[in-house]
Amino acid sequence: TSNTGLKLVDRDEDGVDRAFRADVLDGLSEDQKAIPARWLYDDAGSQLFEDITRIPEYYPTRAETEILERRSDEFARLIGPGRAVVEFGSGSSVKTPLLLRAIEPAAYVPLDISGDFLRAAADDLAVKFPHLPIYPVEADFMRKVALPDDVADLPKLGFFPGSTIGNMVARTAVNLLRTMRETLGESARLLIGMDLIKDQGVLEAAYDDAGGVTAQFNLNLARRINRELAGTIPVDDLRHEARWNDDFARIEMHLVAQKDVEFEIAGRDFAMAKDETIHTENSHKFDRRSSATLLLAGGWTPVHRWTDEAGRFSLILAEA
Ligand code: AVI
Repeated sequence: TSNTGLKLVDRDEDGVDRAFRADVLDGLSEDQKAIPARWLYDDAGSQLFEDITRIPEYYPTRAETEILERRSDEFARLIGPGRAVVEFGSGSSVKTPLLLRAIEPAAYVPLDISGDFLRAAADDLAVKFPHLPIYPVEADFMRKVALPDDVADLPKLGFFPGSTIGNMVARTAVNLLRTMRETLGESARLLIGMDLIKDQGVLEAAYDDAGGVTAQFNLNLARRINRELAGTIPVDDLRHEARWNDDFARIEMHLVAQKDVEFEIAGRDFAMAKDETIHTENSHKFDRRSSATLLLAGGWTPVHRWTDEAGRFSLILAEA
């Protein structure tokens, strides 16, 4: 039942990731150029995101960690021991131990599409929790995952921190929540992080820090295209922008052309007029109602909701 051995990346004879190439060529052919945010995370991009979690303006990681630190008694009471914690993503070295320490689970099952990250995170955790059975599964959790037989009889707690759900449009988010229910089975619970709507200036600063780390994270996508898809995008002529879209309650990241530019990708010609943008990420923000609506649409009933002291971020416990 393990997903290891599954070929997760489909490459052509030149080693090009076919899905990446298709998403880029299709996305740049639209009127509003757009590339799915998941392509931000190559090795360089993943490292830059790690750096983002430590910059002063980026509050979500600290706010969520604060909740996990302060509410351990309530997690213990409301979730209880003996569950298999299934983490969607290979886990953060800070947040995951806080949860595991609070609730005393019977097993830990991290799911990640990148085998390298998964094994590194699992090894790290095994040192901190020598008595906890850990079953890493290399899988794309956007589809139903077959969990290891060893945890088949345990009730599950899904853990999806970081407000990663906010990087999906509602339709995709609902599909994922429903898929999670299928993956986790009967009497499952879900602990999910959802970032909150707040002052526009605070939000825009969090996604456009003074040190320029988020700009590098965004621009790395253009560099990655040049590296992996024989691209000639003039990266120096693009500028990072974070904009609040009030209609959709989301921060959008764009790459804005500073002048008219032309470039090639995988043998195809593209052009951008001055001020035209490539939309590279959505980060949706929620309030009490919109988070409940999304969870309910995905088949989960919220049972408890925590926020940090400053009310910036929410962690929600829901039941299937
Ligand atoms: C991973 N994800 C939840 C981050 C966010 O806040 O939407 C990604 C990110 N993009 C720019 N900064 C951080």
